Amino acid sequence: MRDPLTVPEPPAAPSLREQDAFRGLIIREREPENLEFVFSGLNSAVTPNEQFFVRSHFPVPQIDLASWRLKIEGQLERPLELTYAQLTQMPAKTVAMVMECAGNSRIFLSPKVSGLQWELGAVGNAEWTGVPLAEVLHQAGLKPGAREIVLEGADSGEIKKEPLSPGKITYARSLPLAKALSSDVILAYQMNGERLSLAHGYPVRAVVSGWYGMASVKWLSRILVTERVFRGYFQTADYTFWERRDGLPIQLLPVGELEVKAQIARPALHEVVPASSIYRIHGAAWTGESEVTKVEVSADGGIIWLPAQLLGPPNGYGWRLWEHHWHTPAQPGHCTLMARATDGRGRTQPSERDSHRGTYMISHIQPIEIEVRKVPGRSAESYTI
Ligand SMILES: Nc1nc2c(c(=O)[nH]1)N[C@H]1C(S)=C(S)[C@@H](COP(=O)(O)O)O[C@H]1N2
Ligand SMILES: [Mo]
Repeated sequence: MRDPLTVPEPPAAPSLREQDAFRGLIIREREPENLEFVFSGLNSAVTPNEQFFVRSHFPVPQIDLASWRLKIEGQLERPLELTYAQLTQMPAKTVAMVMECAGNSRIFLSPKVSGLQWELGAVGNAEWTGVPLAEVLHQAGLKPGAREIVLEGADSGEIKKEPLSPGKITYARSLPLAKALSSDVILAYQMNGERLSLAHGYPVRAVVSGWYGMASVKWLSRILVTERVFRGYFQTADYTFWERRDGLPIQLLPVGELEVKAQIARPALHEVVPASSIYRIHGAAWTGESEVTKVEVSADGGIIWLPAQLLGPPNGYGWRLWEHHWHTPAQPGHCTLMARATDGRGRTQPSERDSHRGTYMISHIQPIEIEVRKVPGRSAESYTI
């Protein structure tokens, strides 16, 4: 028998469990369709398109590519209207980017808050191909008064739950000029090398690196350059958080940059793991306009933290997979696993929830309760995955 303290070589072929991983998506809402990735099935750095979560506020708009135009207007020297062919002929780039919904992990908030009850899977990592927004704005020529860039989708509807919308509205979000001009904000028409699907924003969507998903407007129809701060529904009534100063909530700000976060894929919540074995705890970690520098895990509810290994090279705004080979206890019983990430700006996940974040930006350390069980008649090794 192998010495249980040596770390085994990773298996050459996917383990049985990985092969058996759930391939579908969980329905969080039927209409409009809101679908969640099964995070415990994480087994590749790039999330396959058909497993990528979907977050839509309104029904998917009908778009006819022949008549579709991307209008670029407002504070510009030369307003533009681009056809799909014109846009896709412009110089393009491919960026890896994690897309996390600002409401990801909401189901873990206590007391329960309203909104879609996402678990760990309102997040994915893809390679997006498209034209930098800066390039399009450069062609159109920004006027000196330009202040914000509003991205407008072709989807619309009325929000009938609080906060109510002012009748029928389209999905729109703005970016401050500096962010809009950064080179990794792109108008994407491909996702992981395939044409963008209807659910993910066909024909063209924004991909805003390092920001929560709500900024990456799908089904783009118009880019409006404004002189004033845009105060649309999805950044005043919804997708906001309280800025606090000197202990006081002073203003509601639009949710923007991603918080640093690590999530455990396996073991999954309430998974049973064998006692006295080596178990590969693994997951993914990401952050906003920085990079993940460290992931640590704890198997005792946050007293002792052990280093996890970051896998693969850093990948721009993509997530980093990580793992830790854990020596499971000999004693059966319940165990609380935790992971926490730190980024290049020294930000670390907090252990407590910040109440000023409302129902968004849920990045505090999540305890994962699991059970350690003795399995008679089998060596520890056979459970190593
Ligand atoms: N036009 C439009 N863009 C949108 C949305 C939307 O409802 N309409 N949802 C946003 C939100 S909240 C998220 S998290 C991401 C999700 O992108 P995905 O569905 O491709 O995963 O799209 C964003 N872009
Ligand atoms: Mo979102």
